[in-house]
Amino acid sequence: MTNARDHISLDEQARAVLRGNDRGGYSVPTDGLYPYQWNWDSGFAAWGFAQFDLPRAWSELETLFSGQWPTGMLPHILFHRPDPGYFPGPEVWGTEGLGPVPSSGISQPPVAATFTRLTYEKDRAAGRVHIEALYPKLLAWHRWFMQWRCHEGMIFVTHPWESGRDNTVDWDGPMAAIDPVGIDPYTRRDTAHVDPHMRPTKEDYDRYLYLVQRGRDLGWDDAKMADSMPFKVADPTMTFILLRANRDLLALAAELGEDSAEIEGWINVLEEGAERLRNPASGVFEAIDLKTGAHAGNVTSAAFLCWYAGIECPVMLGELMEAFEASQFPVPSQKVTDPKFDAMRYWRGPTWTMMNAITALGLIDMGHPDAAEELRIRSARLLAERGFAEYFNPHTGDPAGGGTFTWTAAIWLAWAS
Ligand code: 2M8
Repeated sequence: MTNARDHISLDEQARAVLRGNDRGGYSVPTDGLYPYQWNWDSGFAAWGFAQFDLPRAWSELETLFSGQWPTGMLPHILFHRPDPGYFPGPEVWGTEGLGPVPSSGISQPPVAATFTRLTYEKDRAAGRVHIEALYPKLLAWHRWFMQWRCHEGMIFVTHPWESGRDNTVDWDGPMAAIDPVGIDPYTRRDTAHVDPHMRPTKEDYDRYLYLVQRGRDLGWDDAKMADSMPFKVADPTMTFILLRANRDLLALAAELGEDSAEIEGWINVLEEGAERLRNPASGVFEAIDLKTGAHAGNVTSAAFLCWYAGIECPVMLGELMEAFEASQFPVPSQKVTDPKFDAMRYWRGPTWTMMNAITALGLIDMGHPDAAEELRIRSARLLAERGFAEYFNPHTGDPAGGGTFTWTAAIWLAWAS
């Protein structure tokens, strides 16, 4: 571990990353690669800012909700200012007139209620006015998920980008079933910033773009998308994160004296739905392709969010112990013994410390403090030695993807240090 002197400078470095990625009221995930405001990245950014600048934590969340659509949908990217460094930009999404800020047409894992609550717990007096303003917006967003993205209590995604785990092995089956015919010619920008072997493949990108075109053709209409998007996969990340977010929203409702029957109903629905994600063959929580009913059949970091959702699972505890034995690093995005594991390729193997941070929050809540502490120590050592990168090789700890990354610096300040 680091000594006290290193710690001081690491905290300063982490704060400098957040300041450096601050574009005035909102953060970009990292300069260059991701020049806009991303939805769940901003939740983590708020958690980081809440450790040293509470007003800035609130503005992160409030700027995010400035892009909420009248339907309640909160987009996964807000294009506040044009930037040619990222593809696909606003012109490709074709969402003009649908929301108050140029944006994508899909959402992302709803961590905002949880980080609103955690920020409020550090700022009870001055934070009241902020939770009063945010509460109805959070409620509308969660209601949108429950109305338009919920199948038998499981939250499904209509695009891999919606899940936040873009090229996870979980999508291999449903993505293989898509024939990306008729996509417009395009030039990727991500591979100009990052080594292509750390990024999704061309086959993935063709399908990402095909799905954006399909959403655009449907006018991003929620009912039509639920019916006709070629990609419709029940996702443990989304289901667990929304379940947790509803529990935190319930706490905010109690604080504000709001009626909470609707939220309690959602929690019951999602608790039942989450059980459907368990693969009866393995006991592991897995994605389900709603076109075929097939479980994905592999262990990803999404399954370790069960405790974060308030769900106990001895099978996943066993998987966690196996992951601890297999590597000295935090839990990877894909089980290392899986034939499809790829140590450097984005969501198909690398370790994402923000996923470990919320996994640990859940482990603490569910009475597994030693396992949570193990994740924290491993993450702290990794970040202290290798910096605040986007993700890391789970065998060597080598940093990968974008550098000076907002959510990595944020979880250092809020949890790992
Ligand atoms: C990654 O996703 C974006 C598309 O949304 C991309 O690769 O272009 C994912 O890691 C996602 O979870 C994250 O929110 C985003 C920004 O950090 O990057």
